[in-house]
Amino acid sequence: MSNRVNNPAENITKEIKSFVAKSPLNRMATSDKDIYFDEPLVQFADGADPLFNEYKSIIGPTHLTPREALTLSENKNPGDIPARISVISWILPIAEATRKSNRLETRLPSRYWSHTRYYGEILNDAVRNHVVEFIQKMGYPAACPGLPGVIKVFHNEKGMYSNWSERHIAYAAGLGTFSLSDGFITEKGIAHRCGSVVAAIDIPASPRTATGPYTNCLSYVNEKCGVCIKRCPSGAITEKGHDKNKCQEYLRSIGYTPQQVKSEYDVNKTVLGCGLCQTKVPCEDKNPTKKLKK
Ligand code: B12
Ligand code: SF4
Ligand code: SF4
Repeated sequence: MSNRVNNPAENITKEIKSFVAKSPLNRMATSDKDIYFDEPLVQFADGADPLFNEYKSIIGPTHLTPREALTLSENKNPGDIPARISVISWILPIAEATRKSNRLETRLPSRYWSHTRYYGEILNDAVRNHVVEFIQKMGYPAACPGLPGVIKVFHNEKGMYSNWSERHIAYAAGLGTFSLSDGFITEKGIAHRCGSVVAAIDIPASPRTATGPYTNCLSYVNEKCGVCIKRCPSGAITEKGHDKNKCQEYLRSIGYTPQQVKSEYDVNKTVLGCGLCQTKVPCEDKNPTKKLKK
């Protein structure tokens, strides 16, 4: 191994923030002055955290542990991968112009929101690839299970789920908690996209300060919120939680053809989910329970 560095956590964090700030992919396709994402949050999980094994029952047996993910990508036997594995997880907070535009919507996503879903995810993939290369150049094996072509998506009676759930990875890294709407509430709120990389590198795990998987959501701490229930145009969110199948069916039911999606939104794919539950809500850009803790 070569190029060993001191304080890899600080180096990796700086590299991710600088990449997102400078990348031309973070400039809106329609307006050079607007960006998709503000400065990322970056934290780390221990690849041997028992939570990753628990995800095999919480999500499904196909959900990969960090060791399995790295073993698969390196095409090696599990014993040939170094003992210490860390997971790097980041949150890309959605910029204000996009959040503001989606606040005005009541039925379908704003153009900026659907651009963030489509073009913003292209930037997220570039971050994934960049982090893998950066860590490999430091001399450590690294892989990205969330990349298209690598990640696998399955269905059960509750709806879609993947073999690498970025939100569950972010939860393990202490970046926030789930919520009534299923969205993941961080210190920068629920309106974000997230990503992660696994590496055979020794980085101390970030503290997981949340006391439970839902404790950043107001409904789970004082029962007085439920604003996302009213925001959802498909009735997918109730006091009991989020119905993934209803959510996924919603835009399909509007019946837009791929050609209409292209002409209305200028994106090349059916836009899944409208994200109205992530804007004009108390958790949009902050952890709304923080004020209660003061
Ligand atoms: C499949 C999928 C969908 C499906 C199903 C969503 C879902 N809830 O799983 C559909 C098509 C409906 C969908 C819709 C949307 N999606 Co989507 N989707 C995904 C994808 C590809 C996989 C998600 C997955 O594997 N889920 C696994 C299942 C099991 O998770 P779950 O049901 O939410 O998990 C619950 C239980 O596990 C529960 N739980 C129960 N017990 C316990 C115990 C513990 C300890 C823990 C931790 C949890 C837990 O907590 C969870 C919440 O209730 C991810 C990308 C990725 N690779 O992660 C993006 C992703 C989840 N989507 C994202 C987004 C932004 C959206 C939309 C807003 C669309 C849009 N872009 O406008 C909507 C919002 C829907 C919503 N209200 O959450 C973001 C979420 C970011 C965020 N802010 O939360 C992701 C992470 C993409 C990304 N790279 O950023 N999506
Ligand atoms: S709007 Fe309220 S109930 Fe819904 S996820 Fe946000 S904090 Fe929780
Ligand atoms: S993405 Fe849209 S349809 Fe799905 S839960 Fe949120 S508001 Fe409802």
